[in-house]
Amino acid sequence: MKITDARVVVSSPGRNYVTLVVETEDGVVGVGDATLNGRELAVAAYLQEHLCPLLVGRDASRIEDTWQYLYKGAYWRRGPVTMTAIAAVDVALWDIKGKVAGLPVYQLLGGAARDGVLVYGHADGQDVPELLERFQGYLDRGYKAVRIQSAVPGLAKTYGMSGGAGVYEPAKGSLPQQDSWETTLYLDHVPEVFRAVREEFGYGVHLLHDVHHRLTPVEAARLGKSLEPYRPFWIEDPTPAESQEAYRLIRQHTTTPIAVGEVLSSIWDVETLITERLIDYVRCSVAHTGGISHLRKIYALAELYGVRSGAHGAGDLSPVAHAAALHLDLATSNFGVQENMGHLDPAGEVFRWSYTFDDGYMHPGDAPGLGVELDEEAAARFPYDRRYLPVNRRLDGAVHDW
Ligand code: KDG
Ligand code: MG
Repeated sequence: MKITDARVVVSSPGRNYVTLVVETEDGVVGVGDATLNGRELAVAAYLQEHLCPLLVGRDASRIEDTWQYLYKGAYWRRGPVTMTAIAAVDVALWDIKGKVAGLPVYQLLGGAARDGVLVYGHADGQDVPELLERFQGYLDRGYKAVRIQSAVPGLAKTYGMSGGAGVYEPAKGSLPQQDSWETTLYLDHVPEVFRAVREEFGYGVHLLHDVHHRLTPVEAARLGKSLEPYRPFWIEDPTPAESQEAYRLIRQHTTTPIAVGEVLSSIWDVETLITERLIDYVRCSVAHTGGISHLRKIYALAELYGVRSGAHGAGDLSPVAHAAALHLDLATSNFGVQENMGHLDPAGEVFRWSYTFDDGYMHPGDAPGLGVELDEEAAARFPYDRRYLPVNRRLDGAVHDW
């Protein structure tokens, strides 16, 4: 089953998405997500210029061989651009394999290991009352797990605020916008937010929180300790994730569970975190970490060490990546939770998906393959629109981790 065409579709239905389309000689079409927020065209060029010419003529059924060929054949290892491009190829080939077999991808991965995929939504607020109101909205829709973020008094603009648009979208400016940061203000504020949510809604719902790489290890340890009474499901990315060793110190001081992985792109980037049991949830995404084939190796390693999955599922991953994540989640024994931010309305004009949400759980559906189709004509109506993620400065003007 030879590949006859591989092409890249860049579109912006509400936000930018890069989609790889792979076609076989039998007319089977597979799709993969290659969206890397704020650096979309780097991956599009990597695919278009360097990988698509290698795909034409290859056997579409040889997924692992193609993965190894693209990874080892490049000589240059890892990194988000390379691993996102390879992920798109991998996911498109799984889609094709499912369509050829007439089976949803999760069946090819061993079948359902659970009935549904627990997902978490995002509640945020410019102040605590607004957060509580939006939190109630998630409970009304059936969510069992909710991430809580709140503006920090004294900081003009910080991570995680949707601005009421419904779907949180940090990539806003055609040049980077600027956020502000002061660790002391944040560390004093977050326990108050958790206390307010627990007082209002009790302990029957999972609470998550994203620190977004902003603390030092000892500050993260303090945050973890201060949140222990409120029993968070996890705190996410408490320190910059490229230093795996930093997590040793955090781990020695707090029992608050830790989730890391959305900016990491390979099994080698999480090896220490997993094998030293420094985290509880590995949060790599199927779109940025080499696709289904590579992420399931990470999950298998994690299973040995009692670490669960908690896949990144931000709105900057397209419905193709979301579907791929759900297929893998459903079939993974050490699954933990899946992020579900959803997509802005125009995305539904370009992508049709068969995954569903019901009472806090999602299911990828039983359509053959991933269950997501790309409408290329519709995509052409939404041309690329350059957007940057913000930069973050401390109150003294120094650039800080965003
Ligand atoms: O592109 C960056 C976003 O995906 C990220 O800021 C969202 O941290 C995020 C999350 O946990 O969803
Ligand atoms: Mg995050």
